[in-house]
Amino acid sequence: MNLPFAAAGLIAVASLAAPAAFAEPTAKGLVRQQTPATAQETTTAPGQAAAATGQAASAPAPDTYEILGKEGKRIGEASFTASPHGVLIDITVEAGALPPGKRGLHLHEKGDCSDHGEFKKAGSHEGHGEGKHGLLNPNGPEPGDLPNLIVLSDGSAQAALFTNLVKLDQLKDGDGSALIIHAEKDDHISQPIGNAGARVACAAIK
Ligand SMILES: [Cu+2]
Repeated sequence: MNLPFAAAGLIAVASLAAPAAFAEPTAKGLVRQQTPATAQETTTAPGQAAAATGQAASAPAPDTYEILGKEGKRIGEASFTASPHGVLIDITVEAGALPPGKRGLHLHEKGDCSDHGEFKKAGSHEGHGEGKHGLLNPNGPEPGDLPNLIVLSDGSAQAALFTNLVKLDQLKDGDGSALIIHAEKDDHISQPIGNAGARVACAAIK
């Protein structure tokens, strides 16, 4: 993947007090009180670290939207999960829904799939800029660019993608946005849409 992204590794660091702190004898009550407090800190720290790791391990719930085919019938679903640096996208398309092969896949600027078979109401690519389309474009990419969707010989598709070109909040704000599947492969360099052809499926993201 040529999209640079930094995987945020959550590293739990527990600072351990020197054993000498526990072994240090003292006759003063005040210091004795401090010693258990210190001990508690050192035993709590790993617990807090574990809790923090636990929080990171429980992924936020995805937002799931139906994908409509050319006739406006549901042909699958797309799930979007916000990450700190982008969006995880999971796509499932049912068997028989699409012609096999690579199909252009983009995020478009409006969450409107109501003009079935055309899907022009979804507008241009999210963040469209003249001459900037394509993951292979030295002047690109556009924020809505994604790798092609590979449709299998039975007409089904499954994909798990990550993009750091947009955030889920951007996709869901205002008039929403749309995940569009095109009739042809996106070559990721031709303007304005990589020769990806007509729009054959649409999921409104709101
Ligand atoms: Cu498109």
